[in-house]
Amino acid sequence: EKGTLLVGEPMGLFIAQEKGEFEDVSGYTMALAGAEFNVAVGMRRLGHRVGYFTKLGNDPFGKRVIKMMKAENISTELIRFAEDHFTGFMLKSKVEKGDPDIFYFRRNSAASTLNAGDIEELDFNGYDAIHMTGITPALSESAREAVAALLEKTQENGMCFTFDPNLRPQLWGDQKVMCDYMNDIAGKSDMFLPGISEARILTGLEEPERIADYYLTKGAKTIIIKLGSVGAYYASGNENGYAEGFKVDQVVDTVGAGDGFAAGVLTGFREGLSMKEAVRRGNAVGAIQVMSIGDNDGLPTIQELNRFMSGQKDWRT
Ligand code: KDG
Repeated sequence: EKGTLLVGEPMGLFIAQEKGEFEDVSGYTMALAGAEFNVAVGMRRLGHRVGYFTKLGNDPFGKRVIKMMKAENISTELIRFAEDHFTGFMLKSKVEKGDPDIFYFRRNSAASTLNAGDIEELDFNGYDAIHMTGITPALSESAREAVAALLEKTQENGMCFTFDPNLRPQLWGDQKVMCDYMNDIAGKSDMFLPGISEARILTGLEEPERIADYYLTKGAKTIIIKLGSVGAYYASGNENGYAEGFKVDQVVDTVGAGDGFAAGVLTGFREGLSMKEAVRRGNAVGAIQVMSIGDNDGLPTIQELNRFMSGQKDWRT
């Protein structure tokens, strides 16, 4: 059975243990972040085959990525090292509600040196799908070339291409360039997975139904719009509808919810669930992920997910 390939930047993540400005916080918990990395961990925990391609620095964050991949049973065979570049890292604030503040140390990172040549060297044999987010092309000029090469490979090999815009305006600078780029890639995707506020920024439209029509007309085969705790709206050429969200006792940290959502939806489709059921699974993994402080630590196993979705109180192993 073939698997899903993820390409992106993993990062060291320091999570503030108390509220306040980053420079005033006295304790941080070290963890790992990275949108595609989170999705890889999420899909793997749900029992699916994944490959993860990136470039790391030869430093403690890079070593931590390798260790975590091994612990999660994700093959490290695709990992490359970039000489003279560090693995990126970031700080994340502690908040009581809303999204936390983020500070990046990633310019010139090892992953920002990803380029078209790296993609040429990749062996795509074991994969029939590629998932990517809009963070990867935001990393550098060469990373954008890598993404273009990746899209070509996807088409050549008839692989399924799914795309989450994961807008990071601070990495792009020019917002119009960002929007044009995202909309172009979205139109080439088999599945586009924006959050509703991202989709509004990208299209200037309000309603999920109209946003979906916009992307279907552009060429996306399926669009799924995340609506936060309410759930999600999905549409393809022949079906559309809403899938309800799940109740969460306490939102601890929203970062990583979209990646959890993607892991749920993508594994759902792979298992042959109906579109509505796959989206419902995405909602469930997203809900679970907001209950934990890290970006990927809360991601469930398939047993935990099934218990959570059937409403059991003690769903966590
Ligand atoms: O989707 C969650 C990611 O945004 C987070 O883990 C960190 O990759 C990250 C980024 O670039 O913000």
